[in-house]
Amino acid sequence: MVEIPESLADSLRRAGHVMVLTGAGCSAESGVPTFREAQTGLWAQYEPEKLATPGAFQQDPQLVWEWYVWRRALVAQASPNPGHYALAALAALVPKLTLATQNVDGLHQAAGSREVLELHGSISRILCFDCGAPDDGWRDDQGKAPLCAVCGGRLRPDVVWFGENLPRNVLVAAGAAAADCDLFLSVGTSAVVQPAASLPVAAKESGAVVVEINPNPTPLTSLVDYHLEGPSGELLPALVAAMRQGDQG
Ligand code: BJW
Ligand code: ZN
Repeated sequence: MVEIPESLADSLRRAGHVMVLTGAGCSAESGVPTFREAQTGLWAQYEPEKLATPGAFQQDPQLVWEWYVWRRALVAQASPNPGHYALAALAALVPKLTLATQNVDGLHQAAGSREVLELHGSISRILCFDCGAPDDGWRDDQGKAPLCAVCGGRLRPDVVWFGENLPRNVLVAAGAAAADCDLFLSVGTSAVVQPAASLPVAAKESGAVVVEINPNPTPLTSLVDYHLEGPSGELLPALVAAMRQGDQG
C-alpha cells in the first residue's frame, strides 16, 4: 500500500487548476519502452538524440523509418495502464485539469482523457518531410519509407525531433497552464528535454505546488515539493484514491 502524504491529498482537493506533464515512464507499464533506460532492439543500438533528428532522417531515412515502424507496432498493441486511467478520472474530480504529454502514443486519449496537449506530436499521423502535406495514414510498404503523393518527397511521422520547434499553439497553451496552475504533476519524465522540462520550473516560479512521480531522481527532484518514488501505474491511482478518501469523510 502506497503512502500519500495527507498534506498533498489536501493540496489536490483545494487546487482550482491542476496541470500534469507526462513522459515515457507513464507508458512504461503499458509495455512502451522509455527513451533513456536500458532497451532492446533499435533503442539499444541508437540513442534518441541520434535517431530523432531531421539530420538523421536525411542521412538514413530508411533506418529512421524502420525505427518508427517498429515503435508504431509496439504502440498499436499497447493499452492504457492504471496511471493513464487515474489521470482521466482526476479530470472529473478537479475544477480544471490541463494534461500535456511528451508521449506520441495516444494512450491518454485511449484512457478517456480529452484535449491532451501533445507537445511532441503523434506517431499515428504522417506528413511529408519536404512539403509538409499531411498523408492519410501509415502504409508500411514492407518497411520501405513511402513517398508523398503531392511532391514525391519522403513521408515522416508527425512527431517533433531535436532541433525542431514544438507546435506553437500547443506550447503556448502548455506555458499558460503552467503559469496558471495551483498544482503541477510531473509524471514519468527524465525532465531533461526542453522546452517541456521548463514547464514544472515555470509552475514552481508562479507559486504552484510541484509533485514528481518517478522511480528515479531527476534534475527536477531537488526543486519539487513532493517526490513520490515509484511507478506511476501504482502511484497515480493511489493519489486519486487519497484525494477521494478525504472527500468522503
Ligand atoms: C517511470 C516508470 C514508471 C520509468 N512510472 N516513471 C535548452 C537547453 C539545452 C538544449 C535545448 C534547450 N532548448 C532546446 C534544446 C535542444 C533540445 C533539448 O532539449 N536537448 C536536451 C536533450 C539537451 N530540444 C529540442 O530540440 C526541442 N525543440 C526546441 O526546443 O526547438 C527550439 C530550439 C531548438 C534548438 C535549440 C534551441 C531551441 C525538441 C525536442 C524534441 C524531443 N523529441 C523526442 C522524440 C519525439 C518523437 C518520438 O517519440 O520519436 O521526444 S526525444 C524523446 O525525449 C521524446 C520524449 O518525449 C523526450 C522526453 O523523454 P521522456 O519522456 O522524459 O523519457 P525518458 O526515457 O528520458 O525518461 C523516462 C523516465 O520515466 C525516467 O525518468 C524513468 O525513471 C521514468 N520511469 N518507468 C514512472 N513505471
Ligand atoms: Zn510532399
